Amino acid sequence: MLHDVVIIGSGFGGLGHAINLRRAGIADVVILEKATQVGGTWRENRYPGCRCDVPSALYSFSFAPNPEWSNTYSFRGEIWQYLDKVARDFNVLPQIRFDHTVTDARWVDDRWVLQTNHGPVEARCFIMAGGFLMEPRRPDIEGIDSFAGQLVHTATWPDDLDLTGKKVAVIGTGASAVQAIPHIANDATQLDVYQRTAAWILPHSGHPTRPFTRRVFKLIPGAAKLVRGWVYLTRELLVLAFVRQPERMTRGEEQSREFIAQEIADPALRKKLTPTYRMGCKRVMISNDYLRTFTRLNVELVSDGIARVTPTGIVSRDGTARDYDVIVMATGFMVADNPLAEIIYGRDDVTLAAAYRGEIDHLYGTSVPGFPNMYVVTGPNTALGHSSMVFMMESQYPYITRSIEVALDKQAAVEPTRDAARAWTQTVRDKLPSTVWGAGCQSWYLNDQGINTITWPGFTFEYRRAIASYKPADHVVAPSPHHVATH
Ligand code: N01
Repeated sequence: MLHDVVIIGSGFGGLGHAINLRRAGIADVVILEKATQVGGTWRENRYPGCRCDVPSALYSFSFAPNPEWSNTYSFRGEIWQYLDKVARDFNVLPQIRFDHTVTDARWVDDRWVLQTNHGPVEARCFIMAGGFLMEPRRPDIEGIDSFAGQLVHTATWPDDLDLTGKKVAVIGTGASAVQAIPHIANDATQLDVYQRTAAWILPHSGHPTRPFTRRVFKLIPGAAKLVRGWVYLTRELLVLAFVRQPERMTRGEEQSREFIAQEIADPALRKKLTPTYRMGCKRVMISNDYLRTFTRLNVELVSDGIARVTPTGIVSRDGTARDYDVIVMATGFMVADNPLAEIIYGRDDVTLAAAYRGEIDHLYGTSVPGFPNMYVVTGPNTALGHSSMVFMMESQYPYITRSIEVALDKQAAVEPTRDAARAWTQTVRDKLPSTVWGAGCQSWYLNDQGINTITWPGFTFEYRRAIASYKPADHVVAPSPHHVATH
């Protein structure tokens, strides 16, 4: 059976687009979900302390406000429950095929053919909403597979993992590690944190929401909207530093240094925990308990580098061997080299991965020449360092929906012109070197060649304005061969 639209993923991206397409009258939409529940990255990431670092007032669908957030910064369980509720309230569940893993997606003649573990699914249009923070990255460290204890990744945290009384190593000090480490330290007898690069940490302002506030948000939806707007504006001001004048980050750096001084008395430890790169070049962390965790007697910060992993533990570069029961890899995700992009083939056997490698151009980070009727949610150069990704996803609704309407109405293959994609990609790329992400640090925003194919270098309203409409002159609309043959 040929469907109108197939979507990979039922996180914020997949659910939002399915709901939006139905509102536009496009109901023959199938969502392929590899798991047995909705929720994307908020279903998968279950490590202790996992939480969103964007305020809850802004981190939700604009069309499905939630007056019930229990904290001003939501924990992952509540975000996952919110997505589950949205899927039920908007009756999306019947459209989802759970336990469907896509192994190959290809444009064949006039349609997308997606191979799954339950056979092929065909559709005229394809929205790739598989997320970019989904595929855990295992560190390339000598001997890691020889470890005889338990080796876990923060992104695939076993629900039954009990660290009580265990000797634990954490590799990495990124956003996941900063959230998990204080919790691990509470349970483990000994925790050693292997830091390659220190993280900039700022105090966390999150706090439980008062029942009164929740009642107000419930009774007066306008009040919640007002707060959402205010949070949006204050986050947007950060673009002035992230994108326009990275030197403005020195204010944040001073604040972070003061915070480190306040939390850490030992000058040597303080120095180890103080980053030497421009704040914002890697994600800025917020935490009130991360830094002070290193003052606990059962916690050690190891910054000598890892020489190798052995069956019993880790040997650091200075030759010290430490034994562990559990090694936690808090080593992030495969983003620019996301394996899902490797199995999506457009014309001429080019894969979507080429767009992340910076080898082919894209329009708005969502459509790609040579990939007819295909749209990537949070594709190349749409990620943010300062605000809500849900805003970026919602910005894509009008463009993607209109393009799909054109494809379905005309029974055609719609794709951006090479000129339009070239102009967009070049404009974005020209802006990136002077942003904070071009300040010289190594991060997951950069691909193998050091090209930033991940972040959006501008205000989010600039992105929304640019992608607000489908511009016919920027697209090629080719009638399907079968359509031509029958008319
Ligand atoms: O991953 P990361 P993450 N040896 O890639 C280290 C989002 N997120 O899962 O900095 C030793 O940031 C690596 O070291 P270095 C958010 O967008 C959001 O923490 O490369 N160390 C780094 O310290 C975030 O940016 C929330 O030198 C190695 C760490 O591992 C993104 O997810 C919460 C190593 C990886 O950090 C990814 O965050 C959590 C090696 N071989 C995550 N390899 C929210 O709050 C890697 N490292 C919304």
